Order: sequence, then structure tokens, then C-alpha cells
Amino acid sequence: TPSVSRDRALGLLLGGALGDALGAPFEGRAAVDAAEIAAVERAANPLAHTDDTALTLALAAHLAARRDDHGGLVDPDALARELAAAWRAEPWRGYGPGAARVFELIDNGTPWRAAASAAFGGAGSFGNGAAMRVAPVALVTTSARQAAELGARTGELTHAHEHGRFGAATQAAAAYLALRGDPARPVDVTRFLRELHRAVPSRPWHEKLNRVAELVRTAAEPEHAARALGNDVSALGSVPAAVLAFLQHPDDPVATLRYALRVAGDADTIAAMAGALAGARCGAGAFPRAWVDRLEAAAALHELAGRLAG
Ligand code: 8NA
Ligand code: MG
Ligand code: MG
Ligand code: MG
Repeated sequence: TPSVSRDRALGLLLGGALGDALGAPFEGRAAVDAAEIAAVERAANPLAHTDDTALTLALAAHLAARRDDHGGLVDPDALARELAAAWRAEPWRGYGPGAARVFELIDNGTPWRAAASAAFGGAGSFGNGAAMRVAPVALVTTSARQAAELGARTGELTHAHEHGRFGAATQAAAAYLALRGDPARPVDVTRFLRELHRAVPSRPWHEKLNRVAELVRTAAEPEHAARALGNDVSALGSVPAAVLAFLQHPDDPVATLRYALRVAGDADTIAAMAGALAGARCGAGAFPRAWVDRLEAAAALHELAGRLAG
């Protein structure tokens, strides 16, 4: 497999952080309009990230350290403790209540499988928290299938419900395809979505991905996409909207981010996932320099991109 350029590795990481930070003021809103987004873009304040980026940083650091050691791609027990340690260090980053409880249990020494399966009365979480952090998996895998499998394995550390895992598998495979596609050729939407179908053996996911194809075909507005796909904190209700935001504007990361923010609902997380896909395809240079300079996590993300590229 040809190596990943530093620009695209950095794009994946910065795109996620930009979506998270630009979307944070809008999280949970029923609607977001273009003028509000423009105001956040224009402001000069630092762009603070939330749980989405905090956990992405922890996962990326784990993958980078494992790569340096030539070990397996992940050590699940260690990764679970490192994710919990990221929550423990900064519990105010905007974690979902279920996620906080799982991390608290792991941080207190409960094995991750027991902690994750205890959530929500034993159902496990179907939230998008496993998907929102998973994109760096694409940097260390060599096929969409492998990215999906590794994504699901990192997902189940906190999200025992199958939809939590499927969300991580879908977003990891999408990030892989975005990262490995030739940016000189247009994205083949049908092929891209066919690969995502293969990543998840699940009727409700296939049904959502079919709707994504139709919404691309009709160039649907984000408000319509929110109704057709969902825009909530569940994986099934947010990962498809993020994939759509990327596929609507695959060669214009700024337009991808704006589309994702206008989907509203869990806007920071939908924009974080969409931004990671956009940056993986188009590279860090496609994002406005002024936004990147405002990112709180910029230095840490640059350092990790250097270690994960190549
Ligand atoms: P999570 O595991 O707490 O799941 C998120 C939410 O999904 C939960 O609080 C529940 O409402 C619901 N949920 C998940 N699984 C079940 C289930 N089996 N039965 C019933 N309800 C369920 O946290 P997560 O890390 O998966 O969630 C990520 C999201 O939370 C991201 O948006 C992130 O930014 C954060 N967040 C969300 C909000 C919000 O509600 N808009 C606010 C702050 C932070
Ligand atoms: Mg968040
Ligand atoms: Mg948040
Ligand atoms: Mg969110």
C-alpha cells in the first residue's frame, strides 16, 4: 500500500477538530443557519474542542505509539484505560452521560467489556461516541474492510450496542476510502457507498446508506437530510449524515463542514466526522489557515500527523 502523505494525515485530524470546534456552539440545536456559521468562522477567539477531539487525540496517540513499537495495531485493554484517562483529565469537555459512566467504571479498574455492557440497563450505548473518535484508524490500516474491523474493535471498548460498533465501523471505512481515493479523480459515490455496505452487516444501516445515495443524487439541502437521515446523538442517526456531507462536496472541505453544521442536531459531532473525511481526501492545505491557527489542539494534531503519516 502506498504511504499516506503528511498533508492528508494532518487533514484527517484537523478536519475532525475543526468540525468539532466550529460546531460546539450549535450542539443540540434544532436548526443552524448560514449567517450563524459565518459568524463563528469570522470570530477571532480560540477554537476549543470537545469530547470528540479529546478522544480522537487519545486514540491517535495510542495508534502512533503502537506503530513505533511494531506491536499489534491496538492493545484493547490499554486503549480503554487511555480513553478513560482522557475523560478523567478533562471531564468537562462535553461527554454524554452514558460515556462518562463507562469511563468512570474503567478508570476505577472495571474491565472495559463489563463497563461497556452495563450501560443503559445492559443494552450498551448506541451513541455516536465510538464513531466520532475513530477516523485515525484509517491511517494505520490497509483496506476498508480492515479499517471497519479495527474501528469496531476500538468502538466496542465503550459502545457495546451493535449500532455503536457499526457506527465506528462505517466511519472508519469511510475515512479509509476518503484517505486512499485519488483526489485527482471524482469520488465514485456508488462505489464508495457499496464499500460502506460491506463494512456493516445490518439492514438499518444499508437502508440509511441507500437514502444517502438518493440524497446525493437529488443534491438535497441539509435541512432535508436531517429529516431523512436523522441528526441526533445516536450512531445510526448521525454517521449517515456525516457521510452525506462529505459526498455532497467531496472536493470542497469548507463546503462539507458548512453542510454538516447546517444538518444541526449533534452538529459538532456530525461536522467532526464529515470534516475528517474531507480532510483525508483534500489534505490540511484545503482548510483556511486562519481557522487552523485558532485551533486549541493544532500543535498536538500536527505532532500526531507526523507520527502517523508515511
Ligand atoms: P453516550 O453513550 O452517553 O450516548 C449518547 C446518548 O445516546 C445517551 O446520553 C442516550 O441519550 C442515548 N443512548 C445511547 N445508547 C442508548 C441506549 N442503549 N438506550 C437509550 N439511549 C441510549 O455518549 P456518546 O459518547 O456515545 O455520545 C456522543 C455524543 O455525546 C456526542 O454528541 C458528544 O459530543 C456528546 N454530547 C452530546 C450532547 C447532546 O446531547 N447533544 C451534549 C454534550 C455532549
Ligand atoms: Mg462533542
Ligand atoms: Mg459536545
Ligand atoms: Mg456532539
